[in-house]
Amino acid sequence: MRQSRNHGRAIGTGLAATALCVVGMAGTTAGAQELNVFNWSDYIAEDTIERFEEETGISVNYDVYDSNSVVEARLMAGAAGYDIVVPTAVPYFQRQVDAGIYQELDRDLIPNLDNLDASLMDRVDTQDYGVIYMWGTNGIGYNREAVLERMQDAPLTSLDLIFDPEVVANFADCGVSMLDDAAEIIPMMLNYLGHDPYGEDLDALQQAEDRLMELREHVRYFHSSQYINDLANGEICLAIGWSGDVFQARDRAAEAEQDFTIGYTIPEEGTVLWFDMMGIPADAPNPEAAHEFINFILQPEIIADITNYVVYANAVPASRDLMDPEISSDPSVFPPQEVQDRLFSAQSVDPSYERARTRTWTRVRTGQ
Ligand code: SPD
Repeated sequence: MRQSRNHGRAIGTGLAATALCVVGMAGTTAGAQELNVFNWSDYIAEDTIERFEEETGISVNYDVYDSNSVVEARLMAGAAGYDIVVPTAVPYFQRQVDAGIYQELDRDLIPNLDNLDASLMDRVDTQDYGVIYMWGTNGIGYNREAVLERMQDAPLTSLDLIFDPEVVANFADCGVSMLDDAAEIIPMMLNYLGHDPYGEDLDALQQAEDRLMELREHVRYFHSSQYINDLANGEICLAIGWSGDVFQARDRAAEAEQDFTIGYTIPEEGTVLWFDMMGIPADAPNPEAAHEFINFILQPEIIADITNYVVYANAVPASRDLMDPEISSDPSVFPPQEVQDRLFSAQSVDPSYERARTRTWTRVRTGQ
């Protein structure tokens, strides 16, 4: 389904990526300039695309997904028809670059590259091919009232909340969810159990699987976008999710005047810090417009609006003063150094280990 205008913020829109991520190649009208953007769901301000279209006269076909695997499968199959895609830097964007499916950015067409924070860009190895769109952390979203009602001394700052079977059992009735992705959950579990999250140790992987198997009876579902509305509606009370998505759930709950509040924890045990990259596929139908789009997004005012709306951190320092101060000063959105010190960046792993990790995840999700 194409998502052209309405980026579905309101509660009750039924925004769920399984419904949204059916994507077809955008059609082209002879003579008209078109740009085909494939981005994560809930990841752009309401009027960003409209403003780009008004400013440039380029018409945008905007499609969404909620999983890196979906983008990767489409791109690797070739001729996907996209001009802009936004995969996570490591391992996805990196290995897609290695596979030769992106074009090198023409820096002359993107003068606003100068607006990027060089120290953040230095943290990705693929800066000739892409720029950081947003970055964030994996953490825990929780319904404060529902959780504390069931466990007065709930460990709100710790992964014990979900990864300790005795603790999470308290919340099974109010609903627990996890991202549906081996590369998101298993490294968090390995780190929690005291292992190197990317150490490729099969015994450690088995321990992670055993623990996840113990937990799964308390997990209502594995899904990577449904939890936003479900947290906001009170359908679930705990979710392992992405930072900005949980903040969006918090804001939707407040807008709906719910009688509960949603909190977000960057777990004290440490968690994944990630970067999502805007890149231009090698076979993009309209690479010039794609460069124009990246340049447009990198304007401080435009990217500040996006951060205000999706509550993810961006990599344009000059946008900080243009943001809602509650967001720009929120340490859960822009973690200070002492918090960053306990975060770990996603790392690539050997394909054979990755296959083992994926098989583990399939067993966890299916219970077999
Ligand atoms: N709704 C937008 C979600 C963006 C998530 N980015 C993926 C991070 C992968 N570690």
